[in-house]
Amino acid sequence: MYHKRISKFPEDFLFAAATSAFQVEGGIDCGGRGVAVHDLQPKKPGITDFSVASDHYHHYKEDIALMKELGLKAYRLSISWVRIMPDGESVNPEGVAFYDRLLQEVVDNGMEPIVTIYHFEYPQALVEKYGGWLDRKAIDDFERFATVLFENYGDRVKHWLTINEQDHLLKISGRLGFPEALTGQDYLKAAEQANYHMCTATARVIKKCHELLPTAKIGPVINPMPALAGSNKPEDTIAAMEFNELSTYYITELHCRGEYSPLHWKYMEDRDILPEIREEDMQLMKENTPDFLAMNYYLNQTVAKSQKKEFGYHDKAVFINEEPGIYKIVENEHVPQTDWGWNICPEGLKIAIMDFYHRYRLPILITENGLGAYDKLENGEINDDYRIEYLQNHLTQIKDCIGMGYPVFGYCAWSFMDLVSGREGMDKRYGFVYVNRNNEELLDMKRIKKKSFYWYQNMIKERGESL
Ligand code: BGP
Repeated sequence: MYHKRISKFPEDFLFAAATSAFQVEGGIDCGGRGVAVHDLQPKKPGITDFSVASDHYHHYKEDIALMKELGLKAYRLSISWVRIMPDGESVNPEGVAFYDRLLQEVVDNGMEPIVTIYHFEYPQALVEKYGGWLDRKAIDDFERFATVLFENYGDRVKHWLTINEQDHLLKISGRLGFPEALTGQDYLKAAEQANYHMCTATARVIKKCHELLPTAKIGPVINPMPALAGSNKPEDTIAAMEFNELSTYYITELHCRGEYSPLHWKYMEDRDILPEIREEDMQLMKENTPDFLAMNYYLNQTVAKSQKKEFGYHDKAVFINEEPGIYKIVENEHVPQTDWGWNICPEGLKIAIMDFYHRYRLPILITENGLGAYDKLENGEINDDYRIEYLQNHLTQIKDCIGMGYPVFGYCAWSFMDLVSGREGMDKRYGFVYVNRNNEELLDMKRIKKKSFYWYQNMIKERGESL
């Protein structure tokens, strides 16, 4: 079918960029901040920790001025739980005041703040008290934290995001504070229990948001990697469908319908990893579904049937390469990769938008998309044409989707400025703004606009007409 293309993005489309608190702020000893789980994790050799990051904590005014110059309509940021509640329970006025100033600065500069409540940064104190997400007490603490944010910033924030990339989070024990000894089947069981608590907590927080801020909108941030079938064998298409179900839909079925996906349920039953469930939680989920789906998209996967006969209990893997007997990840000659081996497939973003809208009929906000690369500062300039090409190709898919009638209402490029990558330190840069530091030295921390900064600035101005 041929679809008529739109000439420009809609006038109210939220062209935006994103960061997360622990990756950009630094200042870990400032303002009474508590200890987060990731602060205590060992770092890979040669890779910086998050203690200074891009020092946005001290440079936020200068950074927000650059956002304004870039022409952003919105800025997606996260709020550090341990700045607001250093021990996970009591409120720290200095932390509340910091985000009050920061959000006000965003608003005063004509941008809308989009706030992620929980972006990987979990209070160590709650892990020590009761094991964190392994215990249902975590649901109450998450609701208390979110309530403080709604009460203090609800006058300025219209779009709230609950938990960033829950699936990803559940696969990284170092961010959850799970005991080291938890492996194999025990790890999977713990992750299913934590998933259930997070989904219940999300429903509680959606309910609270709707009660306190009736005009605000709230949704979870998912990270789909929509699978392509490894061949035209029918069994590979089925494997791809099972991959999607077990890597993303298993969470969104709970968020959007308050039900377990039947395939996910069977998966848990077969492996004896069912969580403890209460009827009242399931009811809460059914009654408190999201207003929109927020989507981080970087890569997709290509999947084929795995012919193995036994179950596997994979361990703490970030990307699950194989579910024995169900699927395995295979190479795809049509899909190039980044320097870090992430597939580059702009069409995957279109597939994700179409699939999720078909299933849930919810508006979609793209909350992350970008290219991590080794940028070179040469004669004071960064010519990141590769990043421009990546962003351009993905934005084209979104423009097509809008033309086809899918309600995508915003796009946050990852990231506004260089920050510390989740696992790869400062070498893997994503920003429109270069930060002059590296893994070994802080240098002068100067902000330098990359070529992509000017490209995005123009793209926003012409609302993507030339895409
Ligand atoms: C997402 C996270 C971000 C960011 C991004 C890039 O999973 O939400 O916080 O880190 O991925 O990943 P990385 O930093 O590992 O390259």
